[in-house]
Amino acid sequence: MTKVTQPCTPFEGQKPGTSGLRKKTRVFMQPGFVECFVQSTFNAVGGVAGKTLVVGGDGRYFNAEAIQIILRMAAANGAKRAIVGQGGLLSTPAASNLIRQRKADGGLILSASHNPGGIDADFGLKYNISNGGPAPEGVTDAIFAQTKTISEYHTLDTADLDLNQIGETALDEMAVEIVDPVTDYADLMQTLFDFDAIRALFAGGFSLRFDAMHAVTGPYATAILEGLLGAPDGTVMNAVPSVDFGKGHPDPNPIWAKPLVDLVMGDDGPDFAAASDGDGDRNMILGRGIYVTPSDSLAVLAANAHLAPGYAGGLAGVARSMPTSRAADRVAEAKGLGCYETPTGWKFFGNLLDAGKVTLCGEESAGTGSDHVREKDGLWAVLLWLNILAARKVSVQDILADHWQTYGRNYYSRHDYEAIATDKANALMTGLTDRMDDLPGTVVGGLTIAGADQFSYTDPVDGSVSRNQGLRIHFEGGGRAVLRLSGTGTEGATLRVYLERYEPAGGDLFLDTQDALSGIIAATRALCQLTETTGRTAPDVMT
Ligand code: VG1
Ligand code: CO
Repeated sequence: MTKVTQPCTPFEGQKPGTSGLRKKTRVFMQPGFVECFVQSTFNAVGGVAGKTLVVGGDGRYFNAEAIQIILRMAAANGAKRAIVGQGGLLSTPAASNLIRQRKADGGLILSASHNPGGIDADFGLKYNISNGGPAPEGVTDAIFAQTKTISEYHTLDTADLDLNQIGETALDEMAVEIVDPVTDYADLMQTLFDFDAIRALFAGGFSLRFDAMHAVTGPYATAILEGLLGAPDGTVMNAVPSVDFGKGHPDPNPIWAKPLVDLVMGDDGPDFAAASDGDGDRNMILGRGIYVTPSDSLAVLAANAHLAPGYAGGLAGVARSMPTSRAADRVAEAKGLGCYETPTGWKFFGNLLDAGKVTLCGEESAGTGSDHVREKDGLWAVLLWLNILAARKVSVQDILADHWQTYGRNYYSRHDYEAIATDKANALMTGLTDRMDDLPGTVVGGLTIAGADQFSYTDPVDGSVSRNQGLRIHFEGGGRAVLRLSGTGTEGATLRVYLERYEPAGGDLFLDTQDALSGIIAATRALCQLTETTGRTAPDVMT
């Protein structure tokens, strides 16, 4: 086994976005591309000599090949140990848990999350730090700086390892430990939730459908829901991970998981349904006849988490990303909890969780999680919902109705305009940014703008500042629109328009969401001259 130091030249654009580096798979497959990014990452964290790393991914096309590259490089860079999920599989929350449980120094997670997989689809790679969470901006900036000057990488001249055999082998001087991807994660879930109560719920005939969308949560959901909790066989749909996610789009929202939504909206649908994404960190929650928006789900979980053993002592506080609806804020206020608003992306929750300022975190993009790991966690959210349903013994619809009647309802929707030419999307955003100061007092589409700003975040723990995190328009009467460009796309630009209107308890709580928001939608489109600038007349995706 010979160590090889290979000269290389930098690749353009190896800049981590909202959640790591995401590119077309063929871009990642260029000779040296993964190597340059991985060596840059190692360099940025002060090298990996003597360190322990967790490595795994969502199983998409090129997952196994990229892991072999990473392991050879980790060994050649002097790492002491690599802990790898069997078959190269680890869900993002399970990887976060392993980093924490095993006190690893960090981890490399291979995923493009909810983006499709395949040679002509998307791939991704990100680095997590020793708390188990995504590298904060200081680290991703350092990685990007390294990618611009990288001149050589270290690897081994050796054959591929067998990733399927559980147990320990060696790669040069590095120990490689192949672990079952599910075991430690399932153990953690049993410390948080009342498995007996959930088991009794299923034994009583309660029905669940969980759509793993041919992605990484399949083995986890099958082992936990059908295995440990006794839900009937077949509860988990699309349970076997495949490299192209069954040619689907593993994004758990009403568009991409439409068959599941149709099922629960039907007359004899299940009591409860849920789905997760490519890497298992997102969740969609449905009850018979109802879709629960992720923002509402966060608020309901904040109001009810104490019903689960892991949170029986109450919550330290709640955090949500800025574009997420303010439904959770109302719960925090009523319960006297700390409440934090962060930029989009889970990396901004890490400090708050580490400092014990918050217990629950959530994003409107179907991400919910807690201080049990440092990533959002799809199956965890499903189990917390199940624990609450087992404790309260009412339907999902009743829980929502009760919640709105207590706290009021934040009608909420996100409209995505995908694959817009980058120059047009930038023109729209700069055009609006330039006008921000003059907007207050302006009437648009019959609504008066009460305030407008560009969101900038000062981390309350380390004081770091993140600017340009989205444009906020506040309308008189409490409505809000947020505009930002996606940082996870791989083609053109995606404009995200987040729309929200609050209806107090006792008001019209059961309107159709798009109808309830129609005034704000029209005003926002007119304000940013959406059609004039982009040529788009309707969003591609509405969640
Ligand atoms: C999107 C979501 C964001 C989420 C990110 C990663 O980012 O809006 O809330 O944290 O994806 O999710 P953007 O920049 O495209 O809006 V996933 O499940 O990668 O891990
Ligand atoms: Co994801």
